[in-house]
Amino acid sequence: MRTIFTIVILLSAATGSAFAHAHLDHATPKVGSTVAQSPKEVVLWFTEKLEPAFSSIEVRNEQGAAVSMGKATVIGDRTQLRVPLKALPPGSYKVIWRVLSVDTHRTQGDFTFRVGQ
Ligand SMILES: [Cu+2]
Repeated sequence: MRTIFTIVILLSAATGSAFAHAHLDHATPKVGSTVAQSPKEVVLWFTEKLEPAFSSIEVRNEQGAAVSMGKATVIGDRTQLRVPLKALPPGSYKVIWRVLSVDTHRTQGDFTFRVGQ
């Protein structure tokens, strides 16, 4: 009886945390997209509210140099993370994000976008 009770608790905890993590919902520039003009900023939309002190975006060019300006800020209803960009010449850029959601879970990921053809 006690074993069954424990299993039920573990299952509900696992399900709860899976839904509570902050996953990337969508981004601008769009994930994997090619944009004609240098974007002024990267904005990421997450599925959970973020802790600003522990949420960051790095944007790097093909040589690995940072092209984002300053620290990312949490905006909107705290589910959006934004960072301004330098003027980007044509090329491929990598966006690396690391966030802490308000439920204290960390998630991270990356994607690329292109400027030009
Ligand atoms: Cu979580």
